[in-house]
Amino acid sequence: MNTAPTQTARLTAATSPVGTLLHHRTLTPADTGIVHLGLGNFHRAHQAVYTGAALAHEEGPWGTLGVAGRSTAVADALRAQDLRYTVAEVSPDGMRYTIPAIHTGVLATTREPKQVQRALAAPGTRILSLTVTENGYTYSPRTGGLDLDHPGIRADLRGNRAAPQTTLGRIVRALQERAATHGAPLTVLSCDNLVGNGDHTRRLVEEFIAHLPAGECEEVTAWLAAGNVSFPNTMVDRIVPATTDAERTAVADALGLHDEVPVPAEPFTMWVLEDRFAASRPAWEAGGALFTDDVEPYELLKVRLLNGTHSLIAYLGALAGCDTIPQSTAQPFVTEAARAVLHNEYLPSLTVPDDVDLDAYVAQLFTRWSNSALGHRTRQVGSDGSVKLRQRVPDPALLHLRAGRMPHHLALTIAAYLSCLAPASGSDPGEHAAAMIDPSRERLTALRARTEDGPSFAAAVLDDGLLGDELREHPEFPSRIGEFVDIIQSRGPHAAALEAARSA
Ligand code: CS2
Repeated sequence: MNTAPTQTARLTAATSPVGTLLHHRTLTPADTGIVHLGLGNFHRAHQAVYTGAALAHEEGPWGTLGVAGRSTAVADALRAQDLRYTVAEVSPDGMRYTIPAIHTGVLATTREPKQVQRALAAPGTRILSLTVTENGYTYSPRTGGLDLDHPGIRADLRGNRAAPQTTLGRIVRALQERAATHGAPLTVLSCDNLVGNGDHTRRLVEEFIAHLPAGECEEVTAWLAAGNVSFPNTMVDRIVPATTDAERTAVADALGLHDEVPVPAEPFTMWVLEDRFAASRPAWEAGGALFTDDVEPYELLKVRLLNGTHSLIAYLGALAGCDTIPQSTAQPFVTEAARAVLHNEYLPSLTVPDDVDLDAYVAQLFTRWSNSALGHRTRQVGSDGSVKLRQRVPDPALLHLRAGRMPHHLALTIAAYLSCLAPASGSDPGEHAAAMIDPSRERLTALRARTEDGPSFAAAVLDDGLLGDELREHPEFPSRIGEFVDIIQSRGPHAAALEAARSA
């Protein structure tokens, strides 16, 4: 993986340019107060930057041990760079480079599972934070609860406490260990795009514990009931694409250093959190984080207006041959559909927080999506739709359907998703759709093969629980989705968007 030209020095602690460092403290493993699960780009360009600002503001035990999931490549590269990497802020006006330098170690669950469990259970660990994506919570889209059929969950409930396979297993086994030994309190901080992410994580943790064999759950249940663990809700926002050679080259040109794992990110960043920390926290407000008693309005605003609309832009764009989100929003029919779903279908389903200027927020969303220097790909936003759309679409759709209104653009969103993931045999949705990864791809493909047209396919998909159970009361919704599926197949995404606009 090392693509360093021999003449360029590697980024390390010794070579990090002083002016790019977010803080100037020396962190050692003894300063670790946060263990973070999910060492991907989002954590490294979001929470890590706020933690760097917090450390610049005041000293504290907030060094972060980063834990990688399946892939060990980032962990290995970080080790070779003394845990340093660059955040490359990308805007049409140019690039800005910073080095958070907040990590005190890296581990990989696949390689060092026991060390991961030890770190999660250590008394010095005060915050267990998470960016494991919607898919990492092993929840069932149908029930919203723990997916008890998931092989990893089944294995983790049965057994091996020292090396669980799932995030839920890791959290619960660590909580049991803490409860049984030192009892030091802990904050479990979800930083993923789930509505009520803290509450959702707490419910899944409790459900996991409730399914443990008798004798294994009592102590940890009592310890949780005594208030030793908090699960604050958070709203996280920053568009962070995957790393490409373009950022490696840009960092090499600007800093004269080879960084194997720089992270591109847009200039915009936002973090809203409930201030319920069981064992104190970094001064993240120094980096601009907002602490409030009620995160939900911010979460709904973000998960629906940004993420929900983003999904439609990704699927329509991919079907129209667009590699990136800015290429997609450059198509007038995509922007028109995005405006319609945002204003007519998502917006009526939420209350805008008092301190948010809606017009400015929406204008900024379109500017962010059109940041062509960022190269955010339709396939990235389009991946894992089965778990993402469950968070974005059903509640607003139900609101309209119960009021007797058809949410045409929400139906179009699901139709475009299904057309990308499970095209009818003989039709080709193109390379960008084909590259989308989704845990439900096989299941959807099987349903498509078993049904003869769009409406029967969409009915089978909703019956299978893709969007939860409540939408089953409204068969008119899958019918509309199915009509759009057929239009996309016969006349393309543009024609389907025109039909949605005409009906709305
Ligand atoms: C996107 C998000 O991939 C997706 O589903 O909508 O990752 C989005 O870019 C971030 O939530 C922005 O904060």
